[in-house]
Amino acid sequence: HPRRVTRALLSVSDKSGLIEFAHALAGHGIELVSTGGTAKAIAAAGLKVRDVSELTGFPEMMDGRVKTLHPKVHGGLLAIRDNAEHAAAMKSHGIAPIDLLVVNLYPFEATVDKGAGYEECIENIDIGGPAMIRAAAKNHDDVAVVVEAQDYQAVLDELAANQGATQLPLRRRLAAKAYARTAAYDAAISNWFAAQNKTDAPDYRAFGGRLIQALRYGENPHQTAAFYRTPDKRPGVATARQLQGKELSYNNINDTDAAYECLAEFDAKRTAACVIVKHANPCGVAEGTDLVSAYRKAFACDTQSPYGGIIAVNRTLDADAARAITEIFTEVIIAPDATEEAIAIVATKRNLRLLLAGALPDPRAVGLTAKTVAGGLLVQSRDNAVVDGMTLKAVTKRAPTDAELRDLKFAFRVAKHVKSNTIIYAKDLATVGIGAGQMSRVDSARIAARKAQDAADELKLAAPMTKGSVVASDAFFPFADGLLVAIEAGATAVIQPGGSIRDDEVIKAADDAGIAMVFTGVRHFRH
Ligand code: 93A
Repeated sequence: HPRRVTRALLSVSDKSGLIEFAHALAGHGIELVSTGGTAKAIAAAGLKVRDVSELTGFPEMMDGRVKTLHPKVHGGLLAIRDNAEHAAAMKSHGIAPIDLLVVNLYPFEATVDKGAGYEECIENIDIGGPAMIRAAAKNHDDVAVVVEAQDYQAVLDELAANQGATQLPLRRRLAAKAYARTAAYDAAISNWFAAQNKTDAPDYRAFGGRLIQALRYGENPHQTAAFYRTPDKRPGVATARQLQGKELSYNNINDTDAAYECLAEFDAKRTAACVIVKHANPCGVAEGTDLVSAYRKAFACDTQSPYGGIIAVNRTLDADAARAITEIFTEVIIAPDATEEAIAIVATKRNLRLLLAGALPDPRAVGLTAKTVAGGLLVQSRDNAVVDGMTLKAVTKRAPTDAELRDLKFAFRVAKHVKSNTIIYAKDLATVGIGAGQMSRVDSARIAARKAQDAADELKLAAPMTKGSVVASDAFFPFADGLLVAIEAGATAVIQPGGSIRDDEVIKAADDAGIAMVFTGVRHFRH
């Protein structure tokens, strides 16, 4: 299936690499046809180029909205070369074949990213480009289509090796890329539109993304898996740079994301913070004066679970923190950045992955999350509620002290990132007991208290750290029983959404024990 390239149509917004490529094409005796700006750039480089208006017999019009949308262009791209009827139609209408299409689209995504207004975004929706790309890709038996500059060299290599012709395997590969590009482009447009019309249901097409890598396996070795980058630009595991260590697994990526999203709740300008994650749940979270103190406090919450865990820190990883973290076996460290010294310390552990994300994601940013169900897909806006934005209401006789309030907010920040039902005990800006993923809230309260007792035994403390702690619940207490467990464990203040029909009963139990309780009015279920 070699196909000689006699004519190429080039229409590109991003003109990088264009001139070198056009030069090489001309060197093969290929006729160049181009749209306004592209033709100008090619001509300015001293190459011969035909304007597309000359081909269509129409000027580019309506601010360029109509320039290639013409049968002379689409016929040249879509005609099946060895089909007699198609050949006759070409002849009678004077349609010349186009054997190579080079298009990159109006920069819609970049326009949205730079915060452009409505009109400018709309004007950057490319119509003619995707139409040509889809036409050429459909007709890949005869036509090669290039949608990004990275592929210029592959085409030139092919032309050089085949006396100016392309081969079917390359044309097929390029066609697949072409449809991936137009699909992602339309996904970006529909995502943007959904965000403009805030009343619309979220659009699942927002998840259209580009393959980052095929993973070795999924959650279990008998499952296949792949990792995609979506139009979501928040810094995190999908965009981080991996400095060293083994290839990330599916579970690593999932856990690292859980760690970094939780960490994002802690503004690095306000405090140093560390999150340790196991099986997508935090097993220790703490603020500290520096990263190493935050890490030590987080670790003290549960000294067993962190083995083989994921560690996230919210500031530039320094040598002290790197030394402390590498004392035990860890799977992944993720940080915004790292010092040269810290990088060298981590390098002593060859398998340990070090990811640098550049920055922390904004916990208040809007976005979508998705989950599959049998026969369907559930899409929702992400939980971007943060405790600083909530109106906290003290509902007990005693209001929390300043120190309690500080710890209550800390605990509620963490509760958002723990699987429901969630009970978090916290003291001195560190978790001291985490109850996660139980079907009953009372069980979560008990498990967290028991883990705190275990930690006290391990560290040979006189009393469990839940004594004198505060407690957070991700959703309301349906009965007083869960709260009573927390009171028994030694909690002196509690934060919870409120809103149960038995709130009175729960408030009374708190008042009877002399503890303070605040309602957030916001729930943080996480399933
Ligand atoms: O406005 S369009 O949707 N209408 C068209 O007919 C059309 N044809 C090509 N945009 C169109 N294009 C796009 O123009 C290409 O996809 C490319 O991104 C851009 C190149 O324009 P210029 O050569 O003038 O820089």
